[in-house]
Amino acid sequence: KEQAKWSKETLALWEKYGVGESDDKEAIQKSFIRHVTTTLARSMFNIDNFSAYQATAHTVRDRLIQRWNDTQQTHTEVDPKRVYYLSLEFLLGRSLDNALLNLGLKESCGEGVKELGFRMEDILDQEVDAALGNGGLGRLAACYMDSLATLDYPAWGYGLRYTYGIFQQRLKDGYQVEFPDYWLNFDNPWEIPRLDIVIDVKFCGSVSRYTDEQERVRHVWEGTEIVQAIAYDVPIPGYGTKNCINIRLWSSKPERQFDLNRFNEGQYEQAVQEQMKAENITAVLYPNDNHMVGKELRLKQQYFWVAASLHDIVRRFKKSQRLWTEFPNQVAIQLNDTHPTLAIVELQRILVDLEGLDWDDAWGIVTRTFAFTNHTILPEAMERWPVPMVSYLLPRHMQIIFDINLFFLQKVEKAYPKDRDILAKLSIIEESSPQFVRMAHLAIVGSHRVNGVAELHSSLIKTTIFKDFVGFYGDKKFENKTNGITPRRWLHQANPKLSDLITETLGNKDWLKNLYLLKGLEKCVNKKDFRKRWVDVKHSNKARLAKYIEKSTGIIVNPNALFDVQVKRIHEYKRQFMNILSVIHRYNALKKMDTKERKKSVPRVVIFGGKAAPGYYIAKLVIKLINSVAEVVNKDISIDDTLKVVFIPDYNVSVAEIIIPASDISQHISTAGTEASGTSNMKFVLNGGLILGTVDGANIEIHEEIGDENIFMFGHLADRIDDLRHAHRYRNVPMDPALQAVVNDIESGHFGDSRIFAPLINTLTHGKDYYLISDDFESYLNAQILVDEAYKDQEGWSKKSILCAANMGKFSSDRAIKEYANQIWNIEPVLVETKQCS
Ligand code: B1H
Ligand code: IMP
Repeated sequence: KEQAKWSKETLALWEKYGVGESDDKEAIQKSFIRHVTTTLARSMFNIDNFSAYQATAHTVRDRLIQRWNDTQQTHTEVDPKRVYYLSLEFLLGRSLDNALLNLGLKESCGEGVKELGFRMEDILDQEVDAALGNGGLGRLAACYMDSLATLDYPAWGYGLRYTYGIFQQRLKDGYQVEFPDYWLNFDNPWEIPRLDIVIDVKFCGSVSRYTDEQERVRHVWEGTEIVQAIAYDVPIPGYGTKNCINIRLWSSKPERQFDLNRFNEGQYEQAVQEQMKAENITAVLYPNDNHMVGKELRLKQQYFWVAASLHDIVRRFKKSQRLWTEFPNQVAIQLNDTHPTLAIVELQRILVDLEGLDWDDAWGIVTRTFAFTNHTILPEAMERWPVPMVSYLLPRHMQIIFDINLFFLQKVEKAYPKDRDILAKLSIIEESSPQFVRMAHLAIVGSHRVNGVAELHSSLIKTTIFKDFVGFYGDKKFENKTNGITPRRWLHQANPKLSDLITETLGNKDWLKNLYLLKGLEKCVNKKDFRKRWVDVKHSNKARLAKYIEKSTGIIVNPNALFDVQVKRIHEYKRQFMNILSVIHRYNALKKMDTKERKKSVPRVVIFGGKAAPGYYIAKLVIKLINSVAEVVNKDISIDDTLKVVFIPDYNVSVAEIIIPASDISQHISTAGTEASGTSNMKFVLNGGLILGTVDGANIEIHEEIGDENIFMFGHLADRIDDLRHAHRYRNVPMDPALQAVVNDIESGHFGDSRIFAPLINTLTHGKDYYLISDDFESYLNAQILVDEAYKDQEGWSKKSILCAANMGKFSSDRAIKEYANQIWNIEPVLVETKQCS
């Protein structure tokens, strides 16, 4: 339709000159030199690795944007049902290597820059991570975007463009210190600023009522403050497809630059105050994983993001002039945890207050549109907002929430006429003083589907935190979608040597789009030369990590030792504390051995990494303890290098890409029932690393896929946890003797001033060992012995390693996304056509 307004001659010009960047080496080199000269205003005589990175990034960006344009144009023409993934976190990491691989430019570009005098590795290493997330939840969103793009789904991500990502971690005297992550210091080639897309977001003000011509009571939200949302688009290329989808990140800006009256009165600071307040909204990512912080600014972030995103979604829907009843047939919105739950209220407000729909019609549309993913059952992570805070910031939304709750509870009362307790249990409002809005309840009531992220987790939410909702709705509304990871980043990109070996062995790269094909590796498990090549790859990855460890910590480790890795956010429930306690146990055992005995033991490098939330005192003490133990162990020559302890600082996505391919065994040892899924467990196994883990989260399903012989599981099961905790609380349970010995050792001052660690030790004693370290300690140590024994049999270990990777098909995020698409979103792939402009 639009094309009709162009003359034939105009169209011919577009076709003749259309961008048409091609992908061969010469074209890449031409782009590179053009960007050095024009974009960077440099010459070949003053270009360093960083400028070379920028020029390469822009060269790739040009080609990304062509695909992005074709995708948007195709989607606009086809106008299919789209899915919108609302996530406060997108932990993307680096983009260049990923884009090169997904676009199939790695070779031509690698050769191209080489001839121009650069090494691709050096160039790739210049990029700073986009770290707009805390951990698993944010990285999951990134993996899902990769799969949505790869599987040709018409999908959008919506999030916030934080000026500061997750803090950078450095170590000082063994303590974590935080530094701001000002990742936008240099220009960011991976975003397209859309300075023309500006959305007004309202806050505060008041609500007035009036009666319209049809005698209906209507509401107006007025007298508000306005903050503007500016769009920044981040293209996400699929692997081996032209589909290139978009993550739209919002940045906040004041409505006016400054208060001219104040400025003229000479009150310069006050004149820009409003501006600063507005810009604060998207200034920083809250650095808490699995923990709710009830700050007003966080609530503002949530509404700002949700309002801008819904405005955009509704605008796009309205372009095709369909009836409102069509909305859920065109739009699926996935809520990544409760953080975007206000979207439910916002859509109801748009439909009722702005579009004039009846409440019930609107509510029907809303509930058919939304689906909600729960990622945790930890009580401290449950979002609840004080009613007075919501009323002040969002007065109309608070009214709507009360109405949603009223109509919901009326239905509950009908279903349970004699049961008043059930009303209080299910209510969206917690009747305390002040009252609180329970975001999970609101998310359940406003969605047509609720899912957990691994089998155990999904069944736990049905029997614990959401039990009464299952009673009311029946259990059809509640389902499981086991998490997945993208094999493109987590094998192909992070472990190129293993990727090549797999491709050569299987005969092609199809496995990158169908991970179940890895099963074909099983038949090679008894081929000696294949095993040797497999082991060689692992060894070279370990050497690469050893180099990185030396560079980042100064510690020299032996790549022939067993690499034992625990990298993830530092949290009590993840039990890094238990790990370091067992390291002390091992150290003491090694010291007691004579040289001959020690020679027979398996040398280990125990590697830790991860950030503690800045306000999480106990987690920070765990980091300190690890470093204190490392100091003693690493300089003790009496143990003949049989043990080294390393804390790698500033664990992030790009560091993970070096660590994960190098692990022999990794630890996923949360107290049963606390880790909803975990996703790094999948990444390690996919790279031929074994797991030492508890019967928790996705460990259980990994176990099912790879079999008993290829995994080390230990510890109490989830259904025992309540009883064990009860015992600690009301009886005097003696501490496990081996654990007691280790605790005594710390208290004796062996690892520095023991007073420092008293609060940590207290969690085991006065804290009643909430995470059950004592209860699991014995079986943990036994599992460790099995690991040592198994590692002594190198042939056997290599077979396990191969079988691990071969059976990871299920854990591709492609499988997960197809399940969401077919069972929740009801969306179909759309093949992107090449358009005239490219
Ligand atoms: C997970 C979070 C989380 N669950 C609140 N919950 C946050 C909660 O900033 N906040 O307020 C941030 C993060 N993150 C993780 O999600 C689970 O712990 C993992 O087990 C799971 O694998 C991951 C993805 O589903
Ligand atoms: P939206 O769905 O209206 O937000 O469009 C998504 C993006 O695709 C916008 O940034 C538009 O510039 C672009 N777009 C929308 N329609 C067309 C089209 O017909 N041709 C090319 N680009 C389009």
